[in-house]
Amino acid sequence: MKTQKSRRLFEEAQKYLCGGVNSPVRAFKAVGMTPLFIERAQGSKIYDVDGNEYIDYVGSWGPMILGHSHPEVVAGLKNAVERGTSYGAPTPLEVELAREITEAFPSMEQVRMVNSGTEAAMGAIRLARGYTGRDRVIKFEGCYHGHADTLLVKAGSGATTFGIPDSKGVPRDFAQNTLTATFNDLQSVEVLVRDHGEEIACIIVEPIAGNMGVVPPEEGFLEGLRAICDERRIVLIFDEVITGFRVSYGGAQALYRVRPDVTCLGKVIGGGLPVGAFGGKREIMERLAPSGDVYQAGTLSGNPLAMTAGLITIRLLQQGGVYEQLARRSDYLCNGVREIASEGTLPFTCNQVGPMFTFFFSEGPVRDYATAKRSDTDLFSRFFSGMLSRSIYIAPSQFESLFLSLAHTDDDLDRTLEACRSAIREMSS
Ligand code: KE4
Repeated sequence: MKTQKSRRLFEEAQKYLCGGVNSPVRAFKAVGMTPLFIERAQGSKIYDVDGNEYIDYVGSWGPMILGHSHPEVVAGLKNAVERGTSYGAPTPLEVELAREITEAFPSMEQVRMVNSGTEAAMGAIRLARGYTGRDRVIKFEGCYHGHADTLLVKAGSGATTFGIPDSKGVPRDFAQNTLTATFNDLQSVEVLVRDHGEEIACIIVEPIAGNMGVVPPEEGFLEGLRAICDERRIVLIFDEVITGFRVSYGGAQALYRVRPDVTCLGKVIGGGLPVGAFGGKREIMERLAPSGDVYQAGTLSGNPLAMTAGLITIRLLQQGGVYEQLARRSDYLCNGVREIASEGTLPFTCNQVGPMFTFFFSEGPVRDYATAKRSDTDLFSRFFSGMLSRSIYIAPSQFESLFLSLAHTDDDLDRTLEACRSAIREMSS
């Protein structure tokens, strides 16, 4: 596979862009390769600058649930852009999208549009702190909610309950307000709440973890968080930036029937344009400026282009059978990969919830960050490289989710399974 143009572009990019990219995971560092520079995308395919075509399972990390360049999204954006790209003023479009979101997510009685998932999580946490008058936050190891200081925190070592920075540049005293629990381990939450309950503003969780690879909630986990938050008046925040409109039209909260107080959204609701949103109980949301005293703002929040792409996308997801098709095709692919892996000797397990899934090179089960980290990342890198050389583009990290879109065809899936069989055979030889 020729990749000379990508290589040259990466050298050039590193002169002007930190690390040659605008988001770290794109640098392919985790798989020890030079990143591909993408020129265009259509349906289930992406095309790099060297003219190579790939079946795409990254889908821009989740937004492209319809597939790339969906004709109705393209036509809608062409029409919208001729009416201006941003007004910095209210528009009918943002009202329409907010209404659709509140209908899809009944727990979201009011919504605030923002421009990224990071902003959504930041805003939700500041709101929870303002609403409760408390400062501490509980998050889960391995869950990612964007790059706000409060959330770039890892568990302190040993007895230190309080968080320590997970990135340079995060002040230690910021990190101290963030406590870290273990996903799928209610007891780890109960201990923190027992010791700090009166200081805890919120618990933020990806209801289906997607950033340690896909890790579904075990029976009772989300319900347990709900009960803890009810008992101690803690705000329960579901970060559904990935899962919202992805695993079902009403997200993970509809799938597992657990109602959070506040929800963060992103990705799908912008149809590939910069977007985020957070929303929840009216009595909480009304604390947000200008109705309340918790400040939050954004120049491009609710911009007409992202609203247009988002509205067209979620309205197309309202069509009957959409999620059944996504689930059926994802089951076909994941079961096919499981079968191929079972014919060999490599440690392998696949976690999947509908059209989001991860192939772990680990015996499994993978049920939290510690078990996810047991995966053999060298094997994953070889799998990544083997699939890429066979024109299949998966996430360049073991600890990410893969996504199926409505544009993936049966032929795409069979080609992917063939590539997987060949790549795993090559890895096992
Ligand atoms: P953004 O600020 O990147 O729009 O969203 C942050 C975010 C918040 N919550 C969840 C559950 C997320 O998965 C994300 C971002 N996801 C990553 C992929 N794991 C985006 C890819 C990247 O960082 O380049």
